[in-house]
Amino acid sequence: MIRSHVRGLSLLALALRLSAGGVQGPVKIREKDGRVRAALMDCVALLEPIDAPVPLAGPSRPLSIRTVGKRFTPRVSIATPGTDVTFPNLDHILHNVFSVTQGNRFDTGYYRPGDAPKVRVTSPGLVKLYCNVHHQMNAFLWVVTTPFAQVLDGRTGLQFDPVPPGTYRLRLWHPEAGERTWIVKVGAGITQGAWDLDISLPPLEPHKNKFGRDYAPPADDRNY
Ligand SMILES: [Cu+2]
Repeated sequence: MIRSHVRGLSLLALALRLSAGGVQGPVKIREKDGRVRAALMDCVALLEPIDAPVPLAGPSRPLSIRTVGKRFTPRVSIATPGTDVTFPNLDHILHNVFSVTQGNRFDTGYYRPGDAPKVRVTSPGLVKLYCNVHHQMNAFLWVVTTPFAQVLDGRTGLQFDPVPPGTYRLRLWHPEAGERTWIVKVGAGITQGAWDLDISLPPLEPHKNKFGRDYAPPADDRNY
């Protein structure tokens, strides 16, 4: 396993040395009224090889998604299959994290201030994270096999460089815009482009609690 991963990395290094390319350009997120957001936040860019010599990414370093002020921080993150994700609770109240996403189902149970339950994500795809105590908490974890994956927080566009020449699927996603995809052909040198997403979804997607039922009314929240 380790050997094939190392061999994959050296193949990637070789491919990059032979003829490195890249992809870059602005990304715009349009509000429903047509205005463009000043900077990107929570937007994910994935460049997936369709016909290019790119090995799968191995497990990434352990990831940490904190609970602070009844929010998950960061709200959007990226990991590869086999990565451990911890959930440090920096609040003074109980929290929970659960996912009912097919292939990455889990439930941490309630965890106290200072606790940091850990789960391992296994299947590629978008994992939606919720707290069974607080309806308003949501977070999103993209589990990916491509080494070319970015959260575009604080940027105005995307940049992947170096990238082996070939054909790729560029996927852009945002919690309130959903996903769009494009086919991008990478040659030697930088391939320029411009891409955009339209906001069409609410900031908090309607969802049930971990039992598949409606959340208790907010008044019950004060006990936590
Ligand atoms: Cu919570």
